[in-house]
Amino acid sequence: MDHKVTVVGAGHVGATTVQRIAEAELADVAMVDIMGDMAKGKALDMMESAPVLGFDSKIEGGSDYDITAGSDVCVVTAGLPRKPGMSRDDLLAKNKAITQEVVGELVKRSPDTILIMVTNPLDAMCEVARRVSGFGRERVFGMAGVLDSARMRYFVAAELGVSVKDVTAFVLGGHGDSMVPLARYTTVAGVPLPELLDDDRIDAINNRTRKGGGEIVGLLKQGSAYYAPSAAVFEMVASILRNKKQILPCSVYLKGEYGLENVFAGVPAKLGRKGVDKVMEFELTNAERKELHTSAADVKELFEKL
Ligand code: TXD
Repeated sequence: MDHKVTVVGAGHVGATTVQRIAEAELADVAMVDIMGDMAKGKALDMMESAPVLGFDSKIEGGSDYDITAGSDVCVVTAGLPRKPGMSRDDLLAKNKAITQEVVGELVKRSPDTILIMVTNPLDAMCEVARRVSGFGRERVFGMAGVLDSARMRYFVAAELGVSVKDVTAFVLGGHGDSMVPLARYTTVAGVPLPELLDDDRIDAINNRTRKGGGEIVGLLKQGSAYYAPSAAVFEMVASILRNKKQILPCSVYLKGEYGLENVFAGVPAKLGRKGVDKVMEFELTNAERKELHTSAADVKELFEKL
């Protein structure tokens, strides 16, 4: 393949992302995990599916970062889940240490790469990766908005009984309870959502979107969502490698856009071959802007704990 992608963390989100990239022949993939030969085993298993599915992407797995050298894009999904009795701050400290180590190893071998962060708490891990890599914001950003917006799009399509293809949505802000679903910029065949649903039904969809991750956790009992998260990462990687310039909500380091500075928050970004091409500034109402600022303040609070 013309491109190479590394995915660190061969768990649920990581391995499924690798599978999607390989099956679409988007790139060759290196998959790294700290767990012994687990990544090697998953890579071999996926390669053995290639003759049946007919893809020629190469997948290499292992625990040594040398297989990642020269990657165009690196996706970081490595981390610990929150265990019973572990506070959010404990999790922050643990995943900070993992992210520091992982990003350090990656940028040594792929100094020109684009980093897509996935590990939670997402916006804080983006900041850790930014500090360790020293990359400009074009090359270090996070996946959350595409996932949150996909959930919202699905809920809207189901509510109205229309194709998911006809629904666009934008969920901005931090990847947490205070994320900001924007009904005005959510459209069905181009028609803004408030013209199609009353306030109560929109509120219900917004709330379900905000709690979308928790809803899946509650059903799975073990682990968290990975089919939709990996699809979201795939869309971002594809827009970058194919230089599609899709406008996708990503966690980007803001430099004054939306009145926010020196904080990662979900905003619409144009993704192309160099990473974030541009942060798109949509006009917000005062109420929407306030919600976005509240959400960004939550993220800043986490930054202070780093
Ligand atoms: O919207 C979003 N950003 C998210 C974020 C959507 C879904 C999942 N989100 C977060 O991604 C989730 O809260 C976790 O922080 C990560 C990964 O989720 P996943 O469900 O894939 O977790 P797993 O299955 O536990 O996989 C994590 C893997 C596991 O195989 C560990 O062995 C590995 O990470 N791991 C490491 N790999 C390399 N190096 C180190 N240090 C390391 N530590 C753990």
